[in-house]
Amino acid sequence: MTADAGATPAALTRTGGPAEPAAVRRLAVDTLDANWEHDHTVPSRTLYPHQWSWDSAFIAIGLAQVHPERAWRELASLFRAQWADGRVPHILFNPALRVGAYFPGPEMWRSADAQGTPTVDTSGLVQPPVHALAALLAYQRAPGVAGLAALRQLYPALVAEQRYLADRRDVAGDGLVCIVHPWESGLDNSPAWDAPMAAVPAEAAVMRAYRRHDTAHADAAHRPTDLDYARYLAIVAAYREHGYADRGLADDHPFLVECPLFNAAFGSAEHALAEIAALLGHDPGPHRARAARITEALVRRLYDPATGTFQPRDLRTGRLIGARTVLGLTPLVLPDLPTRQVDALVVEARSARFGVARHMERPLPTYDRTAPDFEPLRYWRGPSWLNIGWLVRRGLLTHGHPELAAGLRHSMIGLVAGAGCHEYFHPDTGVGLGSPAFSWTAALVLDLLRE
Ligand code: 2M8
Repeated sequence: MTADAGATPAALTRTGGPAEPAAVRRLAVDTLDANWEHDHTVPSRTLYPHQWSWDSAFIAIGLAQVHPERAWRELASLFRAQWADGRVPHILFNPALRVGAYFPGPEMWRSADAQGTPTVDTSGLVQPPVHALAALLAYQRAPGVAGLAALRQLYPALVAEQRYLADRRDVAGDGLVCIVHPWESGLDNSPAWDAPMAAVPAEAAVMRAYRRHDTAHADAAHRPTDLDYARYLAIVAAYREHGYADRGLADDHPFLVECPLFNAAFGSAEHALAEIAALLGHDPGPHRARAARITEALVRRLYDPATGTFQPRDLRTGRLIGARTVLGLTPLVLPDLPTRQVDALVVEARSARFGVARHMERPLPTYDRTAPDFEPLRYWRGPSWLNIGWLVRRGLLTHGHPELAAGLRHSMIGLVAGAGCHEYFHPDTGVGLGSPAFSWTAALVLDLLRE
């Protein structure tokens, strides 16, 4: 049985009820083992057979508990593909796979034609910079001489990742990072991107010329639409034609957005780097100062006092985007988020829109479940995802809400106990959706079970 074929509730428990923690743990370890590929972990054997950037960060946190040496290899493999400008590409292609193993593949990105790229094929985009946090947690989960040596080796690359974002991607000059494609957010088809995406000229019919790989392995009703994909490709083409250079983006790039999650990760990375610097005997001061500036910019630019949550800002219109998605809750991961914003986000998290509670009735959705366009089956437009719940839970713990954090933890473990290590889950029923053997679900449930 391949990893992708397993992990149904029946495989977890003979009685059909939720699995015991030991069985969940075993399933999670088996899933990570089955998805291990010589020096990295694929997110899913079928849907995502290469290495993805923020997936590897979440995966390393889980691996640190079961195979610490693999956690460091995972991160080292990713950072070997770092570009000369410091960007960490969002996909690192495995050259051993056949053409067409994933769409869009290397032939669409043509990274070798750009300046300062590694010898392996990569995409030209980035993803939320959760790697410094992952490296710190991997070390804390498995402290020791080998971990410290690995941290020491990774530290300059993590600093360069932040420098790229600060120097090349602060398109508005306001201290925040701008994403240039919805794929950079990690929440590809979130309703947060509907308004900026509507302004990207493209026709769904373009997709007739291509073979989508995702819809051959997952239900099309659970995935982005062809029109979404036509726009994704148009934005990739625009960036690629610029040689993936970031100068002049403000003039004509079709998608320019400041995302609360991306920037929360950017700030949280500086906090993590401060701790790593201290462990390595470097000065943590500059990292702390940068972290404080990022939090201040995030509050100033993306907090909306009218809604009491953080909203993305569309730099093409200058306006905040109104859709209330779970992206807005993620600045809770910043330890220096002011009390006013923390309190407002806790109200938002507990509202009927997101339903975070000591005893959660339903899983945390990715979008306001009271919105008329809430879609419980479609990818990032409603379903529940473990990486997002894990981040929000971390934020609740950081800001002194252990009961809410415990409710969220219980709910997330319950999802995996009931359905397996799925990619995402139905936000009402908890039924598993997408890949049934998804690596970050496995890694993060291991992390949750550890406490
Ligand atoms: C999804 O994104 C890729 C494109 O990068 C895709 O849909 O093909 C997202 O869920 C993203 O957050 C994730 O990193 C990636 C691999 O798991 O899949």
